[in-house]
Amino acid sequence: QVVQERTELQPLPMDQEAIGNGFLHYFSHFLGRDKYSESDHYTFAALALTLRDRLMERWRRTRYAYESSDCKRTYYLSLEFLIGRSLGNSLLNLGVEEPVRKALHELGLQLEEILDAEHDAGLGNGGLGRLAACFMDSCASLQLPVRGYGLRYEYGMFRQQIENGFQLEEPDHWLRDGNPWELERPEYTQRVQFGGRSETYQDGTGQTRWRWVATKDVLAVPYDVPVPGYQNDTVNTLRLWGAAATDEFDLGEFNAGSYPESVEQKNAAENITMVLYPNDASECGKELRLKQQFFLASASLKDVLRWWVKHNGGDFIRFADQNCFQLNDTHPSVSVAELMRLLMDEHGLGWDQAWDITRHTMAYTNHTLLPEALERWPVSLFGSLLPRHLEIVYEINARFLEEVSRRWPGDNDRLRRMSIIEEGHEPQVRMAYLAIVGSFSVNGVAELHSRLLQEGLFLDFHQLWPEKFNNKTNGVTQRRWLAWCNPGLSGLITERIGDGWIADLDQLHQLQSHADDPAFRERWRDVKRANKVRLAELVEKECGVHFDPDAMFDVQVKRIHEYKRQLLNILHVIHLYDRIKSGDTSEWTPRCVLIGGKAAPGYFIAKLTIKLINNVANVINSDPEVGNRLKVAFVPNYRVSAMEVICPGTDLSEQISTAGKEASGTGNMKFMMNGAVTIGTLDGANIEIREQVGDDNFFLFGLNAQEVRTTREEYDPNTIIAANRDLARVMQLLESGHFNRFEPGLFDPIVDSIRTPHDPWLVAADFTGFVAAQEQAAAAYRDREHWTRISILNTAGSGRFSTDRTMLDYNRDIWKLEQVKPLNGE
Ligand code: DL6
Repeated sequence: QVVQERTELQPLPMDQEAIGNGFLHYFSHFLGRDKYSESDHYTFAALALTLRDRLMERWRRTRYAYESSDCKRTYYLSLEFLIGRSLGNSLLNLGVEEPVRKALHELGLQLEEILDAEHDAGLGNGGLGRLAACFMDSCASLQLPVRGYGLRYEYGMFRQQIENGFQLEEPDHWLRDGNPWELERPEYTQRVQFGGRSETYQDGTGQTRWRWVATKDVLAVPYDVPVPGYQNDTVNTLRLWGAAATDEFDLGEFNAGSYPESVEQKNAAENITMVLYPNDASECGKELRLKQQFFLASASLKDVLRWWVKHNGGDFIRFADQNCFQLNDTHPSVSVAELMRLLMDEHGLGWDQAWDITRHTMAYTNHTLLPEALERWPVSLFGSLLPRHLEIVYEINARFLEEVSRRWPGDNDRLRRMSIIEEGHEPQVRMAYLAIVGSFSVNGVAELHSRLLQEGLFLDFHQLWPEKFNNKTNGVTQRRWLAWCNPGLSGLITERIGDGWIADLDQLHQLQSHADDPAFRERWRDVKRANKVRLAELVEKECGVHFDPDAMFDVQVKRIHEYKRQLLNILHVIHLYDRIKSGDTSEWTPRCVLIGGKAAPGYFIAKLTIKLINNVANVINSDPEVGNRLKVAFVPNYRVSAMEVICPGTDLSEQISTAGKEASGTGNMKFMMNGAVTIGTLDGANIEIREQVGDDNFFLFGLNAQEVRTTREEYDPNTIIAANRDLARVMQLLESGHFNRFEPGLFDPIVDSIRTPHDPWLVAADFTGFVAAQEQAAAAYRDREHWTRISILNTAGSGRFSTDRTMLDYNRDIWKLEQVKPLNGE
């Protein structure tokens, strides 16, 4: 009791002196560094620990408040949390940037250098993982009792190097220097089982029950990361599981005299959280990936159940009213079967009660319409790793198909289509179907995407359960993606409309009335120019290419994928080059094109696209005739911290996916918020962005989703190319080897991908429209006043794209949580 009371502390002071002292304490006494320290890492770590101290008591009080109010909670289960850096975010959300700057200044240190020493936590591939991180920030800022559950990968997303224009992947050992933000919690370690077999036995009452035996177990050790809300004293938790071997493993083998084998087994156990999968087609069927998914599901569910039993004993009547699991895509959807198993086999519930609870606690978010990205696991693999779960999935499926046949008697084709088990040469478990059947809510991430899910991919399910389906348009957190990353614009906005927008982004609407004020426009332009200078410095440093800040900065950064059509972008660049070379440069808008993004290591054509971009860039940048009219650069190792410099300095945001393919996009929102104007198709959230900002302030082109479907039926790119002089010239340059003089034939697969009538991405079909929209953008940019106005209106219209709004939507329709304020400590 005494310990308990004495550990209830007051939050530490946040003034300059206290922070300075904290910093010195950590730097000298805790980390043991001195004036000879040659690494920036230790100054970063000392400052991070100083701030973490200031989060600790708030964190505890938040936990206590959730506990004492007995509130309903949501658990966000995600294989990815693309956090990036945390120091800036903590400074902003704690509201201590100024005293920290001053304290460091007194010590002769620069905050910027320290910020730069932090490794990105790259625990995600792209949009899906970054969205999860933005959700965490918004939930804490809204004081919603939401906890994130994820994996603590030793190696995050690979580091991308460019060598001779090609992508090379390097391991990202982001934890090498330690992670000052995390708090290891070995006392909450969970045991996760794999393999073995399922058997029945009679319990004390003579009832038949199931148990999972002869398993190989792995320990899941929690590492908690604090998630501070924006200046509200709430600190939520992101719990990341790391894998560790059980002691028995070591001892058993060791005593049997087989030390190397015991070490091997230990490694195998720890491998589970060794590396993030880089979203490859080749990851399907990878046993380790399924292990990761189950590891997350099982450890997290056990953690929640442990807490439940501690507070409620074995009474699960209120469980579904008090808990919700939001599944971030199908990756954690094995949770449906694991929750059933835990409730039945470990907590003694019958099927009906367990199923009722499961169906009322799980909610599933879909993030893709690409059929090839929908997860399936071979039944053989699933059954050998999770034998008890396969039985449960079969039983769920049998009961579900009975329901379907009651509704559509005799419709065997429908039964086959909807079955969770896909029959065939190698039967598969369809994870999306398991998630839909086991959830009370299924949502897409933009209006178009949710509609297409209901009309296409999940049509049968929508017909059965229309009430389950809903839309939740994505967002981004304005704290990181405007307030922190763009201090110039943020300051200007606050000067005009106050700082209320940082917690309530809709307030940006007030900027509309300032868009016609010439003095405000001038200030806006100055800020943008300074951001472009900063971006140009990054490009110079990373790519050795000079960007003139007065040129239009035209940017496409995102994962490299055919559907995102970086290829269409580079075809347009080649067209501009062709115009310059043929002297067609009257009314020219100088343009700097920046492209960045990682390709999955096994994705041949995406990697070749990177090489093409680099080769085209080399030819253009070294041609004196082109000069400053056009520059092209590929920024290596695109990541969260790079985007924090890129989006404030962008004029034109490229969102040019084939309509109907990009579920939402969130980069599009970051750019818009920072005053970039979009050139884009009617895809994903682009549609809603255009609605918010108005047709005149968005450069639209291309086929819509419906037209994409019909065009595909009779697509003839060669006729399109022959009929379009500009495109024919571009193809001629590509095919003549102009960009691969010493690498003959290198880009043939790309040429073929454009010319084949089977090109699903319809690159040739959208070329003409794209070039026309680019011309409109270039003309608009030449009118500086006009462009600035559009830029202001884009920021002003971005209020809807805050994850605060997204989270409130989830909460209103799915989670139904009460806001809980932290206890004040008395
Ligand atoms: O919802 C977040 C993000 C969307 O903005 C992107 O449009 C979408 O491509 C991405 N989806 C994935 C799918 N991965 N899987 N499975 O990353 O989600």
